[in-house]
Amino acid sequence: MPNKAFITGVTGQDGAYLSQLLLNKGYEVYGLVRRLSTPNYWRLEELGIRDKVCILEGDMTDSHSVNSIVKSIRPLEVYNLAAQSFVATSWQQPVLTTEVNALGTLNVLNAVKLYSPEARFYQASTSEMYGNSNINNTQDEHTPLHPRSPYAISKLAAHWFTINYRESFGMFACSGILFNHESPLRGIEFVTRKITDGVARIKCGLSDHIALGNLDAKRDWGFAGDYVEAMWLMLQQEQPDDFVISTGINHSIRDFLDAAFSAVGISNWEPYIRQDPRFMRPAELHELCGKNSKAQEKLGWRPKVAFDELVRMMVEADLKRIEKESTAKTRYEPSLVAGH
Ligand code: NAP
Ligand code: F7E
Repeated sequence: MPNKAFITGVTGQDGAYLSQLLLNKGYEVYGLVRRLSTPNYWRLEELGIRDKVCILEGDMTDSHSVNSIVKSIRPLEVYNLAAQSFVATSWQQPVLTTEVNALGTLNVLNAVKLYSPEARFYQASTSEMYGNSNINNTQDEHTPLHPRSPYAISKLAAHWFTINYRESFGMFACSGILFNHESPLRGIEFVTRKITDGVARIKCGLSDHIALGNLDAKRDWGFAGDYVEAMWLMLQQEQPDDFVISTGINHSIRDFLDAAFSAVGISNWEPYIRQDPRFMRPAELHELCGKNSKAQEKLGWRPKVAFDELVRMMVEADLKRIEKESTAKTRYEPSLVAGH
């Protein structure tokens, strides 16, 4: 019998890569998808797995749908990836962010506890939970948590619910504290993809600038394809535990601009960048850099794709998309949406 995995957030960046990984391992993959006026399957389609994932309609905020799905599948592994994941939006929609990320996680945990208690549960926690706290400029599993956005607060609640259900009910529940991970499938509102898309458009003569906020923030950026392997590894251990997943190296937005513009042969990017206060955050996280020694030691996990390779991969994918898109009539314009 193939192992059954249930993924919330299956249409997102990580959900798509994780589905691909699990399908390659012989799993039956079931994904929770919310009703949208226009379905969002582009990532599953780009990976060529749209028809291999069993799509089930429901919503994180609707406990009835989550219960029915878990009851009908009885999965052995549950990966809770669904979220309102854009930090900037969380200040504009704090209630929705909390309902989806915190209460939605509680809905999934309760459904697993009631209808598939033997299932192993993975929670998508985040380095945002640290805020600006650090020990010697790095963060690990013992660094104090001090969230600085409604997103981070909602994720902190979900993180503690996961730990509490493990300690209270003996559930095999793990929390992966993942630092930023990117890919050609990253949403276009996040700074990395906004830059690689912008650079590709500048290179093709379709745009003359990119509008950005704070260029000095530093993030520990890895490749999403590597990070979903860590999620799977956490659920294959003898005991449930929490792990930091990161590269251990951070870069500023300026470094990312250097690498992205170099990938198309432009050495001086300053004339192409406009700093726009709309993209500044009410409370910024200045520097994140994860110490991944526990994951290396206990999971045998380490990142494979380096920073320059990741940036190049993303720029090349966006150049290819623009070639294809040149005939399309409309496209999403991130700079028209405040805060994106
Ligand atoms: P993403 O691309 O934004 O995907 C989010 C997913 O959640 C999408 O499939 C989205 O569905 C779904 N979703 C949102 N609201 C929902 C609702 N009410 N009901 C059902 N589904 C809903 O995020 P990601 O980058 O793949 O990240 C995966 C998870 O890891 C998230 O929980 C994120 O917060 C967390 N995380 C991400 C990073 C990172 O750097 N990527 C780092 C640490 C933690 P639609 O397609 O319908 O929008
Ligand atoms: O911002 C700065 C911004 O939106 C990164 C999510 O996956 O990772 C992600 O959260 C940095 C910030 O990601 C723009 O101020 C400058 O310092 O790409 P981002 P994030 O906020 O780090 C964590 C780990 C998650 O858990 C989240 O779900 O870039 N920045 N100018 C900008 N950011 C954006 N988006 N747009 C700009 O124009």
